[in-house]
Amino acid sequence: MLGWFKKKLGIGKKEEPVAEEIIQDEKVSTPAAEAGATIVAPPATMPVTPADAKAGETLPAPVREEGPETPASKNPSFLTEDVRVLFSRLKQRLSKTRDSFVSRVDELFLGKKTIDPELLDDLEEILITADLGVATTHELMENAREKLKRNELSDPQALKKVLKEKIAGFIHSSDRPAELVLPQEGPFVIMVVGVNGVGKTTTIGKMAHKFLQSGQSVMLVAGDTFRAAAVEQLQIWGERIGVPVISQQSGADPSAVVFDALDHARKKKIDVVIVDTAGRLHTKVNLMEELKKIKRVMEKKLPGAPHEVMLVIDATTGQNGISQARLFGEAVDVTGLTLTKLDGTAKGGIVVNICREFNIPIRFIGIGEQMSDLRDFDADEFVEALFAENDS
Ligand SMILES: Nc1nc2c(ncn2[C@@H]2O[C@H](COP(=O)(O)OP(=O)(O)OP(=O)(O)O)[C@@H](O)[C@H]2O)c(=O)[nH]1
Ligand SMILES: [Mg+2]
Repeated sequence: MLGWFKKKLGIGKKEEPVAEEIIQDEKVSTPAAEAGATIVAPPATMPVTPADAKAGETLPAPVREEGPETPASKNPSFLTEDVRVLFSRLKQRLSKTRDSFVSRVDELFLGKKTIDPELLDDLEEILITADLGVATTHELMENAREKLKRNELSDPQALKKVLKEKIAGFIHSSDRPAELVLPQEGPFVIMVVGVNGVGKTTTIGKMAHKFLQSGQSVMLVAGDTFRAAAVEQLQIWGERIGVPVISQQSGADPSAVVFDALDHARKKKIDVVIVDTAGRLHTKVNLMEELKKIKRVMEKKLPGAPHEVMLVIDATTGQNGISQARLFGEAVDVTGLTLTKLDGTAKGGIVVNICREFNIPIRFIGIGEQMSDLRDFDADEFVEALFAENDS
């Protein structure tokens, strides 16, 4: 998501911020603050915690991968050393899904010379249990059977190749350039939505850090006024990465918080405004109505905003993510997705299913709890990591 952003705005204004200073909160008095909003200003420079450093914000000296080569790692001129390290980390974090899916396919195909109906049945079962979903599995199997009928599949390895290509096709089908949502002028406003506990606030912190690193000024807005701890959690992120957080007391109308915040962002010529919202069940009509209202208020204050409505989905919930995408999409027109917790689940097949079911691009994937574990989503890289050989 950030490559386009830099390109469009000719970014590179600031180099990656490095900081060692201690954070000191400062209450800034502005019209918004006088009206009850709290703006916690960031420290002048960005702190880097030991945990972040460990997480690889400053990447360790690249290590050449041992073990079997993956298609992506075969071409050294294509991948820089840093990209190789990042790819290796992605591959490792997707290992649970790979074990439940591609490794089982490999086991099934091991030593087999021909494709018989029994093998196809077993393959179908693997696809279903890897959370690719019934409809996606059906389409994959239909495609395989068609090719088999036309004698286009000589052996199980050819079948695996076809499977991989088709899966890559599904993931690419929902790809949309993020430039399409970027405003011509004024702040780029991202509204982050999703059910409870999926990782919205954490994703916001990580995303803000990315924008900051690319030279953007960022403001966070505590639109989750439902829980007092939610405001505090966002403020901690703001302090940690060094960006201002606009908030009001818990229980305040989230629409009012957002209204004030957009005013402030415009005056301060902030580049990116990221709005946190309270987690809500997609099936609760009144809560979805509240979300619609927040969005309407933003549009009123700043025509075109929010430019991106980002739905965060916890990949460990599997197929329930499909109904979340549908209902949030209907309510607030989701324009981008982030799938979190892919590191902790064998259900990563949901990525394929979501891309096939919806025309909504995945912007980021979360592969861990550290700052650097929010990755720009790259369809090819994801497929390569999923189909990579396991390291011995
Ligand atoms: N392993 C892992 N944990 C994650 C990831 N993203 C978020 N989490 C964890 O998920 C938990 C919930 O994250 P929050 O950001 O508070 O979730 P939320 O959606 O804001 O929650 P509510 O505001 O209560 O709806 C935290 O413990 C995060 O550290 C990820 O990609 N991988
Ligand atoms: Mg939250």
